[in-house]
Amino acid sequence: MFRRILIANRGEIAVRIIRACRQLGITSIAVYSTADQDSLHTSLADESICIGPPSASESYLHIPSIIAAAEICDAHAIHPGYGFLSENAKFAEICRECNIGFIGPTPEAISLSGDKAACRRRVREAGVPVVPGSEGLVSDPEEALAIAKEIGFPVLVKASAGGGGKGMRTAHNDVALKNALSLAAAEAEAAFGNPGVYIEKFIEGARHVEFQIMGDQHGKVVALGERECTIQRRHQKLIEETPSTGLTPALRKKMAAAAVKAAKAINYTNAGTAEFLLAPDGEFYFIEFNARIQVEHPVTEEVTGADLVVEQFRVAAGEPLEVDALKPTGAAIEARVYAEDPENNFAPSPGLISRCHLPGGAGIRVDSHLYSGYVVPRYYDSLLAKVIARGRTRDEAINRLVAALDEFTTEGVRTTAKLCARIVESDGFRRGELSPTFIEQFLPRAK
Ligand code: MV4
Repeated sequence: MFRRILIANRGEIAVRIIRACRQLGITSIAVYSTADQDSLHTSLADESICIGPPSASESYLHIPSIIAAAEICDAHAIHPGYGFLSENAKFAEICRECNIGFIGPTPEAISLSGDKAACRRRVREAGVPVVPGSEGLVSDPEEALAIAKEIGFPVLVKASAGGGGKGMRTAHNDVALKNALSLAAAEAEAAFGNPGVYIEKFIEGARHVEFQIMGDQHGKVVALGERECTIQRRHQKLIEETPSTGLTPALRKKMAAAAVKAAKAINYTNAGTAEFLLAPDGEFYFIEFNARIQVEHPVTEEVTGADLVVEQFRVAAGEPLEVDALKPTGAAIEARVYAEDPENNFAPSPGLISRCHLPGGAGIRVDSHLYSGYVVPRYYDSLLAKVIARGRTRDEAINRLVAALDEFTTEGVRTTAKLCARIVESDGFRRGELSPTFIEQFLPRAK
């Protein structure tokens, strides 16, 4: 096992990784930007090193600074967390060249899952259902029209280098498709430096259901159940839960097998997630593979008892997977608390948190870097806390989560805590009738 590791991240996930290190007896080394001098991860880690100015491109995304920090601190491996460099194949490759372990998948697997069109093709060839659409990249408008004619409108044009909805355009007719094709390609070029796009049929009313995967370096891959992530706003997830109210035991089994097949098709190791669309008619389609530990991983941990970050370290060190016959019990729901103002179109709400209170109690877990006196920097993702409730039943988890979110207090910054409480206690959510448009009912003002 690694003895000293560097955490190339910040915020709640850096804290989460430090805690896993403590459990494994690993020395944790935090990196921080000058904006994070007083952040919790900086003080909580065993050691810490400043890597640059506030701008992420000059600190948490700056590969030379991170590698230099690892060399200076004699770190044996780097945990990238999520976001930042976590799905940067070049970074994983540089770690390999520098003989620094990477707590995550291989550069090859990151590369393939980051090329959505190639990943989609590979997974389809392995026999997993994918959304009807193009074979690979599409650049010719006439070819796009022919594909749309075959699969039927509406269609989605998706950036191959994208993810989480970036560089995605819908089209309902021929003229719109031609526009969508060039707009999505231009957007993709600007955002990712890669204009490649592909086409899928737009599956209306589909739910977002994803499966947690763990793979070791000995060829073993397991699926650790699903997470229902349909409640999102502009591709930002607000609520995630397991089990999904949209699955029957038979469907769950089929999707878990498909998720394992997808992971094996891309030679995946470490923690990853297979994303599916679940159509209203019960059909499911693989859409993409996320090559990282995800924000919502605690939901899976709460029902399986697994510690996914500990498992990440173990499999990265070459140990065989031990999470095998984990039978999920009960239900878990996560609410994301962002420093954003739901009453003001989710405007960022950075600044000093003069006082705060984090909830607790039976079945409640709070993953957060908050403390009284913390200044939320304006430079990074605004996730402040994840409140996760577990229950023997979904209803019990809902009741616990609502109580916890009502207890959640921050003075000085606005958050999404109360909005999440209102969503979770609503009749529609309690009935488990989730759809991509669900969230709109709860927004104080239109858009
Ligand atoms: C789709 C889709 C409909 N049809 N693909 C959302 C994030 C990214 N991973 C892909 N996403 C979608 N892909 C096809 N072919 C609808 C979405 C989608 C969505 C799906 C489920 C729940 C909420 C959603 C919000 C926005 C977009």
